[in-house]
Amino acid sequence: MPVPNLLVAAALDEIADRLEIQGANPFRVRAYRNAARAVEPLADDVKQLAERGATLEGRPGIGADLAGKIAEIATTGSCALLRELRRQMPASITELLKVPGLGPKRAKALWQALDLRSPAQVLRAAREGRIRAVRGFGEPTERRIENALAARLAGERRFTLDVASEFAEAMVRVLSAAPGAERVVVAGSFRRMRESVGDLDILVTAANGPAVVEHLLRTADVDETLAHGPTRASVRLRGGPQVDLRVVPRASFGAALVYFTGSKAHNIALRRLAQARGLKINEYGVFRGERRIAGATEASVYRAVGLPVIPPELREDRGELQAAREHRLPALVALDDLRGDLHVHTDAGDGRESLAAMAAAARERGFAYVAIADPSRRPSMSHGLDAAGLARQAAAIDDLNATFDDFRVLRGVECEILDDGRLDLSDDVLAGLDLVVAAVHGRFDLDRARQTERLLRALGHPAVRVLAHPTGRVLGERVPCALDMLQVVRKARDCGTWLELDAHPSRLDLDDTACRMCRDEGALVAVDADAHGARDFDRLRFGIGQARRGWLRREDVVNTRTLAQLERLLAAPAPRRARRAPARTA
Ligand code: DGT
Ligand code: CA
Ligand code: CA
Repeated sequence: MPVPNLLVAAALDEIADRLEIQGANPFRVRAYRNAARAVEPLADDVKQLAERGATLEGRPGIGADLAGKIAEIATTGSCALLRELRRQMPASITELLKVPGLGPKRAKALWQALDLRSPAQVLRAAREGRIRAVRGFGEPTERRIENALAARLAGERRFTLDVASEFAEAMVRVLSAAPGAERVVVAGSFRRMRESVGDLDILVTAANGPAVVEHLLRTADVDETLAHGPTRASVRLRGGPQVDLRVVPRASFGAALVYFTGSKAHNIALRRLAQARGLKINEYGVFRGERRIAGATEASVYRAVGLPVIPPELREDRGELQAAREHRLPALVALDDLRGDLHVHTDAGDGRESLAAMAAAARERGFAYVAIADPSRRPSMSHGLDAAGLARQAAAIDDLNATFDDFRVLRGVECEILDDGRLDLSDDVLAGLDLVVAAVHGRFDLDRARQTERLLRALGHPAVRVLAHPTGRVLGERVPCALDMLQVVRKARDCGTWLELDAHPSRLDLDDTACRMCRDEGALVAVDADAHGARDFDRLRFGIGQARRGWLRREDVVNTRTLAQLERLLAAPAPRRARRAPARTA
């Protein structure tokens, strides 16, 4: 349940923050802060008060003008002043105020001098010694900011899937060698393939728990032991995440795996189902009275409550239990279903390896095609391709294709979308390519309406086939741009344009919920590695993880098509590429 009072207070605080950064009159700033503090503890729901027509005027610290704004925020979620302030500076600027030692003046200075917008960016700049060069900052201040930030960010650190999987794989190796260890499985958010992982929950089946725990404490690269007992241990790995180990007997393995895979919300819903059948379910098994009726395997646990096994990626209590009960769980897309990649870089652009090397790597993976999509030339980049560069690359691609009979390289480009939604290459140049990937790399701070308009226009361009990393987010660094995703998804469907799920573990953009929206609305998704080197194709598994979390099936992902099917799609006029809106799924 949202708490309207708190949301209203947050909006008032944001107004105060932004006014302060702008250098507004301190009395005005304080009025908004006071109003936020006054609204927070009100017993009456501000929203209901506003709807009933009662204003807050006359309450301590609140005059007519403020009462009006509060009513506006309470009923609409925002107000004209806040919208105006958000237009004037980036969405993330208020984040900087959370950096210890940065008041409004200095936050503004860092934003303007170095374009720093998030605590993570400030930390990087401090480590690189760039902050001391800004007027009003010196080296001691820079160190102070760095230390405070490093501590704060470490405390709330979540790990991207690539980092988490390195530690997970290392732990599986370590624990598999423990005396008597049989099965070793990483459960928790990692198994559900959540886009970021807080800690690793690892299950080991073994008869002798203490031997496994002791092996972990002796062998793993442990920074700190937080707790340990005969069948469990919690440790923090050096430079890595916390690991929660549980040793369980074989008879409980399935039940423990269900429990520690989660999510918590899924577990709670599952327990409710069990209760309705007169059963008790916990990490040791499924029980009728005192008698254990299931627990050795996951299948036995789900079967006991009348369900098929639900894939871990779906276990978020987002309708999967009902779908399972009605036998309409989706047949989820798998890594092996991919037949190609539509967003590949080479050293003619900003990639690290040659066209031939990237094509060879894709072919070795069993792919039937790749689309080369090096960036179009833009002022901020030293290595973009202009019309002449693209023509040279096209000739090289034609030569390379002549050497294959089971593989095709498509001539593409990653074309920059300008502020107003136009593209930075001419229609002539774009029309000569097999596939145009369009992408935004700047002005992430446009307001929602303008950003949406910008993308809708690019999606509607007749040459564009793929919209790359649609929200521009970078985990821990850049929040998604403000966007009406539903409009974007519908436009993509209607134009037969494909939305990318960039599989880079720091992007994973589209995210799982946007994938679900694509499926529900009938838009196709392209799961791409955005590879800058041959090894980058390995990250497709993270993209597929998000696609599965978004309930996508093979038919929802365009690069599961064969080369012949893809070529037909590319040749078809827009109306025939377009998919119909499907009947809404639950
Ligand atoms: P994380 O580590 O923040 O990325 O997310 P998880 O999902 O791995 O959460 P974690 O490590 O706190 O717990 C692992 C699993 O254990 C979680 O997915 C479900 C289960 N679990 C934890 N606490 C509870 C609880 O209070 N009730 C129930 N039913 N399950 C829980
Ligand atoms: Ca966890
Ligand atoms: Ca845990």
